[in-house]
Amino acid sequence: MLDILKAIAREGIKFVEKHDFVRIFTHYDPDGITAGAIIATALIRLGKDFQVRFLKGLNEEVEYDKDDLVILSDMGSGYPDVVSKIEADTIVVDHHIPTGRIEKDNLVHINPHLAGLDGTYELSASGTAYVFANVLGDNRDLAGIALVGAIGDKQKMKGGNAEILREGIESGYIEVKSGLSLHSMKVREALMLSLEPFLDFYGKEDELEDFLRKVRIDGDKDFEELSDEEMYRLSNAVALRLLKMNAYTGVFNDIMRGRIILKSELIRNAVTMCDVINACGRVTACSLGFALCLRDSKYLNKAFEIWRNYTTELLERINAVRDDVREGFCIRYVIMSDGNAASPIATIFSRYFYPDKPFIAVSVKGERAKVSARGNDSLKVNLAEVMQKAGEKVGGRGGGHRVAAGAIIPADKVEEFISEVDRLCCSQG
Ligand SMILES: [Mn+2]
Repeated sequence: MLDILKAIAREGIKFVEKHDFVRIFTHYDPDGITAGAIIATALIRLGKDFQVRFLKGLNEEVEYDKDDLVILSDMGSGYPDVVSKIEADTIVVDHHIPTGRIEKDNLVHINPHLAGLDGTYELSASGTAYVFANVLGDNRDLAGIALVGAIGDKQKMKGGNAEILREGIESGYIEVKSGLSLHSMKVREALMLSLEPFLDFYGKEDELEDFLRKVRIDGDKDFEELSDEEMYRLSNAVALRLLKMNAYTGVFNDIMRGRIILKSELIRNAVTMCDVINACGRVTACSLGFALCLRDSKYLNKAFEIWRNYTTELLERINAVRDDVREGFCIRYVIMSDGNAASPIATIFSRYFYPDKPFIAVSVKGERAKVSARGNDSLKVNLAEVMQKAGEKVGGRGGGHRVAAGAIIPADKVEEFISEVDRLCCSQG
């Protein structure tokens, strides 16, 4: 099924052969970091020199010499104007829906959407980079890293991703273990620091010890060392806890989907690796996440430290804003005065505490406010449309997906925006 994409990717070989120096520009999230690392590894194996830069988007400056090869990864397909202006030979490795027309002869555009594939849920930039890397050489050992990027973009193990997973299992680099999806670490820590599923144990040490006693599991035991019997008891107890918390029912499928184990990587649990890379990206330490993908163990401890700090800060923030949740007619919302935690907070509150109405998190920073809206498939509300309409009404802008959308609005219009969002949700629901 990846044949057409491979044929397109082969076009890129000529550019790689022609240049000795490559500039890689990639996105700062897990999909971008893993995609950049997969391309970089393939280039290293060919003896090429490269430089990598992590960008938030193509509104940032792209610097290069005319003689370089420029590779844009996890970006480019939606910015035809920017790509058209790049004078150097360029390869775009992206999975966003291509828009407009790129006016450029010396371009190779590798994107699943251009090969009849689903790039939204079934192949991310890292998977596309994996396809490209494997026409440049035998880079099948990078299958696991490709899946980490797909997990980061909340994709499904279907289509192109399923094919990469199958290839990784066949070549012995990946193993799938059944049971609960938690981080591979001490059970106590895995339960307390888990964000997906969020289990609400942080700051509740006594409750956690009580929970462990009841399921008869030693909290110091490594999660991967649990017997089948213990795993079964733990899964049941976790499911029961989520039910009591009032979690969204869709959560249960996600947490029982098992674990993808990466046998060649420094962090063997794919979800853990994704979360660690994500935390590094969030605190502008992308190069640490990148180094992990290059299997450079020097930075492993540092990267875990960043992940631990990032996660505990977020858990503390969740506990702190819990009492600030307000209720509209058809939404719930929270207005925060600082930080950039709006999106994880909206996700967790809507999935684990309040799945019955859309949840809106607003974080005000200076003159602007960042809004994240989250819902689920059982709510009859299109949040992309709500964010767009309400955003425009107050002089900002918004959009996104049906169940996960966002907006940027002027800080002094937050109250007006919220009542418009509430009104729109009531009229749609
Ligand atoms: Mn992506």
